[in-house]
Order: sequence, then structure tokens, then C-alpha cells
Amino acid sequence: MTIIVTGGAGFIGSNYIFYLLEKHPEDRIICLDKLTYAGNLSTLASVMDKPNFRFVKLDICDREGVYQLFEDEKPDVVVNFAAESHVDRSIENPSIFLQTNIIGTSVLMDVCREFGIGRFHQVSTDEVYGDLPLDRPDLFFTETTPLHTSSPYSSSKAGADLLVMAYHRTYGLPVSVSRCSNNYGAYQFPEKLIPLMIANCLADKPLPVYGEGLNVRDWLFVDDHCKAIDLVIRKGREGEVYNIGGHNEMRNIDIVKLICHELGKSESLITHVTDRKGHDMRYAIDPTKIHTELGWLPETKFEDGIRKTIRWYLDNKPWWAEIISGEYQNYYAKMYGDREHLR
Ligand code: NAD
Ligand code: TDX
Repeated sequence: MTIIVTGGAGFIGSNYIFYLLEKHPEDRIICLDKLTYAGNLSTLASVMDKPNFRFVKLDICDREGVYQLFEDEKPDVVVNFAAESHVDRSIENPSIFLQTNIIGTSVLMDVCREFGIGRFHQVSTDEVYGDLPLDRPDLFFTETTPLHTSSPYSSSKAGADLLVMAYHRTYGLPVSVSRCSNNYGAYQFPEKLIPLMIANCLADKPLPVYGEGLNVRDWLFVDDHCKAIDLVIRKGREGEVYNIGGHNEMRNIDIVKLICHELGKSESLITHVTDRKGHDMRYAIDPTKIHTELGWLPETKFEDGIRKTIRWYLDNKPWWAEIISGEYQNYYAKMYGDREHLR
């Protein structure tokens, strides 16, 4: 099979490419990525020379470019990871989120229709369901939970999901959608909670916890997400949504304390700062469907995954030190400079 992986120079997409090349060496993998601030070609250095791998720098919104690539490669499957993915950036500047996440997805699907495709898979998020209250631990997101978004980011992802399902119903495009909970692991951009806290901890910088830090996220090791997506594209039913999550709910403050503990740093680095606007309280996935239909279960326990992740950041400092020494400094000053220190 020839598989186009969009957004493959980012966090989850790159981990998925490594998984595919290892698990399915018979497949040809084309990575299509615009290389935004979040895409990093050095992440793919170890696979660049493989004969069954090709990297193409391209914007998914570039209709002619995408058309040409399909003409050259005749892909069997497209897995769409390409997106603007950071909630805080979407609050500052929604428009690029609508452009890439909605328009870009529609361009990919139009070209898939034109050439024919075995499967178009949309990598979506649990954030499309909105949030759950902290005092109802019995509630979980299922695939039939209504979409009810909070941020420009999650709204753009929900918009894309609706379009994907509409292309299935209207044009019969063979699609699938997966909605995963928060990922962690190697190569995550240090604007996201876990790598940001690791990098700050190692530099003895304040650890900016939004509000009280009581918000709950359902953390999944990135390799488990990659395995789940791969099962869905090969065995999942067309026109279906699959939720992905491993019942691993944790409060932000507990994650940050755990990182301090693992790195031998004092919790006095923790600084409570102004909360995120519209901050979702709790995400929690019910993964029954993907478990019963496809036999998927997460394999990495959080205590092992977080240690592996911290180890990776310790062993790969040049990768993230390079990122945080550049434009990231301006980003950090803008995002965190104005936040009031609550305590
Ligand atoms: P990321 O920000 O690390 O990577 C995104 C990649 O997409 C980058 O390589 C970037 O260069 C590329 N890209 C952005 N705009 C593009 C465009 N217009 N054309 C081509 N490439 C473009 O994101 P991530 O955390 O790896 O997330 C990947 C996908 O998974 C996203 O669709 C996201 O919504 C979804 N998701 C993420 C999580 C999570 O916890 N990180 C959880 C659930 C779902
Ligand atoms: O500095 C911080 N301080 C803080 O308290 C940052 C960056 C985050 N937080 C909080 C906000 C959230 O409650 O930590 C939690 C996790 O934040 P993020 O890492 O920004 O992730 P989240 O907003 O939950 O979204 C992530 O999961 C779903 C991904 O970024 C999305 O792409 C994915 O769809």
C-alpha cells in the first residue's frame, strides 16, 4: 500500500511514521508536511534515506500541489494528522485554525474523490465533545456524545469531522474518524503541558499551572494512539468514528508534581497563573467500541510511559533546546508574560 501521512513532521504523525515503517515495511509512506513552527524535519532524520519513505514539503490547503502529489503517487490511504493543534494559539489567532483544519481537510478529500482512495482517515480529538463536570466521574465521551466545542481549535476540529462524515454520506468517500485523548511521548513540541514542564523544570524556571490545576485530562502514550489508528485504517469500518483513550485521568497539578518528583526538583517551582479562557474541565474517553470491534487496548501504563518520556527529553536535549532557543522565546513571552501570578 502507498500511504500519505499528512503532518508527519509533527509529534503524533512522526511517531506514526516510525510505527508504520517498523510494522509494515512492505508499505510505501509519503509524508506531506508544510513544516510550520510545529513541524521539524530533524525528527524524521532517521527514516529520510529509507527507500520506501518520501518527504514532501506541502501545504494541505494547496489544491494544485496536493493534486500533483496524488497524480505522482496514487495513494491507497491518506491519514490526516496535519493541523494547527495548540488550544492557546487558537485563542490568540483562530483564522489559521479554520484554514488548515477545515479548508485543508476539504482539499484533501476533494482530491481523494477525484483520484479514488481506499480510505481517508481523519485524526480527530476528544475535545470535539467539549468537557465533562468534575463532580460526575461516572460520565465519559462515547462516539454518540453530541459535539459541543469550547475553543476555536476544537471547533475547527469538529468542523472538519462533520465535513468528513458529510463526504461519506454525500459522495460515498470511504472515510473513518478517530477521536483520541491527550497524547504524551517523544517529539512533542514544548508548548504542550508535559514537555513544557520538563523543559522548565530542567532550567529551574517557574512551572506555569493554569488556575488551580484541577482540570483533568485522559493521558495516552503516543505509541498506543499510533497502534489504534493503524487498526482503524486496516480493519475499522468505513463511515465510523472510533474513540481512543486508556482510562488514565489525571489532574494537571498532579502531572506537574510528578514531573518535579521524577526530575528531583522542588514543587516550589510551581506557579499558579491566570487560567486559560474557556478552559475545559475534564476529558474522559469511553474506548469500548474500539476495544470490542478491533481488540485495541493501551499497552503502556502511565507510570512507565511518563518515565520513558522524561528519559527521552533528558537524552534528546539538542532536539528541544534548538526549538526553545528560537521563535519560541517570543511565543513564551507573549503567552506567559502577561499572565498574572496567582500564587
Ligand atoms: P503537532 O502540532 O505536533 O503537528 C502538526 C503537524 O502538522 C506539524 O508537522 C505541522 O508542520 C503540520 N501542518 C500544520 N499545518 C499544515 C498544513 N497546512 N499543511 C501541511 N502540514 C501542516 O500536532 P500533534 O500533536 O502531532 O497532533 C496531530 C493531530 O492529532 C492533529 O490533527 C491533532 O488535532 C490531533 N490530536 C492531537 C492530540 C494530542 O494530544 N497532541 C490528541 C488528539 C488528537
Ligand atoms: O503551560 C501550561 N499550563 C497548564 O496548566 C499549558 C501549556 C497547559 N496547561 C494545562 C491546560 C490543560 O488543562 O494543561 C492541560 C493540557 O494542556 P495542553 O498540553 O495544551 O493540551 P490540551 O489543551 O488538553 O489539548 C491537547 O489534547 C487534545 C492537544 O494539544 C490537542 O491537540 C488535542 O486535541
